[in-house]
Amino acid sequence: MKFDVLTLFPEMFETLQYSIIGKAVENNLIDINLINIRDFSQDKHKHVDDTPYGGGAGMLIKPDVVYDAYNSVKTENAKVIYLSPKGKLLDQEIARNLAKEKHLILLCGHYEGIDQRVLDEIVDEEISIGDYVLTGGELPAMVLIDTVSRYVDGVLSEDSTVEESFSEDSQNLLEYPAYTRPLEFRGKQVPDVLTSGNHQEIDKWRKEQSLIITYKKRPELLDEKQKAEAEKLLKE
Ligand code: 4FD
Repeated sequence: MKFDVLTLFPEMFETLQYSIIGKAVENNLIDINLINIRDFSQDKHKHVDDTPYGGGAGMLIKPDVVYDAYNSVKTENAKVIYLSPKGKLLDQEIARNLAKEKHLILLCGHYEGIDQRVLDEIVDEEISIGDYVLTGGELPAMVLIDTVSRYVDGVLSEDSTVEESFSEDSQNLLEYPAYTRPLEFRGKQVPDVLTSGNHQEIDKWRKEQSLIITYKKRPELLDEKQKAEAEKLLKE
């Protein structure tokens, strides 16, 4: 999977050198290419923005500069994503589907915004990472790279990929609680079932815990049947 990122602040992406995404880059499972939009400025002062027609505060990134940056990386099958608060809300399903693409071009805008004509010309999908405003599209682009890369073959350990694809119905549930040594911590014991060695019982307990925790914290993620089952478990 190749990610090309069009940004005015390529240095912000250094954080992707660490941890699992850093390893995935080292192992050539994903390729993250940073393109500084400023390198495509037309003038000697390296300006990329100008005042808006019709007046108003702030500046806008010029369409020709963004278009030239895009042209330097575009391929036949590239999908261009613009990170913006107006976009479709990113969720796990969108991430899973984007992981099927070979080439994503991520366009990072700023508080100043980008001329609408180049957006209309090049953007395939507008995506938001949540209903809040940030100073730039860089953090959303990094969030998207992280969550999409998890679905690229080989990025996660075999265990974790199996875990998630295991049961269809655990897809929309929150994680069950997990415990490690010591067996007793500040007077609290590890649930007996987890030390029982009965893996059928352990699986059952974990599924029930997932359902209960989802019911308590995010009931809107459950359908009516799941809610009824959670209520039954809580009454026992
Ligand atoms: N919620 C998000 C994306 C970008 C952003 C920007 C237009 C502002 C939040 C285009 C306006 C980009 C998000 C930069 N804030 N800020 O995903």
